[in-house]
Amino acid sequence: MYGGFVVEDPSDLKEFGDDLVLLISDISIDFDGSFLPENNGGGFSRLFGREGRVLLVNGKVLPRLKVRKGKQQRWRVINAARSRYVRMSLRDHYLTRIGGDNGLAAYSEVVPRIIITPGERSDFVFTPSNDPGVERIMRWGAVNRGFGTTDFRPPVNMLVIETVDEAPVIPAEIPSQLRSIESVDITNAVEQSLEMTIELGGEDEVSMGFNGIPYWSMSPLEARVGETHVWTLINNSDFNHPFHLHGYFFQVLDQSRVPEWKDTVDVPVGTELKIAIKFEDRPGMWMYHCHILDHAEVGMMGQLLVRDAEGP
Ligand SMILES: [Cu+2]
Repeated sequence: MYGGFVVEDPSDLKEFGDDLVLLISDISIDFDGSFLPENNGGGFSRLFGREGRVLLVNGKVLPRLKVRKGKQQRWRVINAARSRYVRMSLRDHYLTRIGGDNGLAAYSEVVPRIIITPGERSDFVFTPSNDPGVERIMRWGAVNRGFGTTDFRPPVNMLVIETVDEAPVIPAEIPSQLRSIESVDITNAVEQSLEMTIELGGEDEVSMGFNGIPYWSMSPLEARVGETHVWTLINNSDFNHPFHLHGYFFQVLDQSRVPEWKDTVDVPVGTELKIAIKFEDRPGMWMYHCHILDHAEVGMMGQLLVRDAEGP
């Protein structure tokens, strides 16, 4: 029971062709169609993050998309799977990434593939380049997100793309400048370090947390409206963790990335990255968590108390 919704920005450029929302997810059902038990696989399967056996695109198995050669489409892809990373790529095609979690990025970027973590969104322009009558299958392929996550994982057919028998059209030029995104001013920012941690207990026991503490023992982080924070996300564990914050978009402090506003970012094994958050409004209690839902459930979640600008 989930869906997607698009919030349109009036200043968003519209010259991207047809608009498509693709909600990718997976589901744990047995071969007879019944649901697998909630504790399927036991504690250690939560360590890996369970991927549902059946891959779905907009709730369907291997749907068919009809396209016309040269006629561009803006794909708004949402990864709603609980653990599965999704890689979008198609033989003979490049994709033009234009944004994600918070609408357009600063620039467009032509790439051979796009990886989307659970919880993350990615917008890109797909320009069909196959001749009329040609059919191609977009396949899911295992993304290395840590120990053993690509072993024995054959590709899965995800989406059939069929070029219809109509005269090709000439694709439009996609602008390189899309939106002006000012860098968050991090002078006097409050620094916070969050290490994403895993603890293995005895018999099939796994617990996770931030700085060694699972959510049920953790006190909330605190911030005040008006403050800017820089959080350092550290991952020395054996698995990637897509970090997700509710209520605020942030910027990843990494010169090599196209500037954009995000609320979910992958923190690969053995890396750390810094995010800048401006708490411009919206006091209250907010959550942050790993968006591999099995990891969140065994502890990798926390609360963030944002206080009013004035007062206690
Ligand atoms: Cu995780």
